[in-house]
Amino acid sequence: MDCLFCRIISGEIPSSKVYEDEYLYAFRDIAPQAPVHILVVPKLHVSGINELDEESASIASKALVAIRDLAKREGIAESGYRVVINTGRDGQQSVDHLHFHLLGGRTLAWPPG
Ligand code: D5M
Repeated sequence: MDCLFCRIISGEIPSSKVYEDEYLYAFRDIAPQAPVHILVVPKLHVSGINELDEESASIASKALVAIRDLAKREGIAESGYRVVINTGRDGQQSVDHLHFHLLGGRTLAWPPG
């Protein structure tokens, strides 16, 4: 298994877990870009959006529901937040396992760099 996030999900690499269910694993980003920066990751390995199929797309939709609940729990649901999926080289994806960034707790700039 040479995927970093698969190793985190399996517990081989420690993480600051904030949520887990049958399909998803969520943990705090090691290099937070905002006061709240959580990664929500499908347990099923899929490299990114380009590789989504019906099964992984269905799990990705569950991630949105988990993000909704995490935003509420982190106290950023009312003030607002951003959900990001970096994809490919130009999208600056650095880990080839689909993941949603949940960012909040400050006013975020737009457009992104
Ligand atoms: O996002 C990949 C993200 O993964 C990036 O924000 C850093 C984070 N990262 C990398 N290693 C770890 C560990 N070990 N724990 C927690 N977070 C980690 P991307 O969109 O692919 O650039």
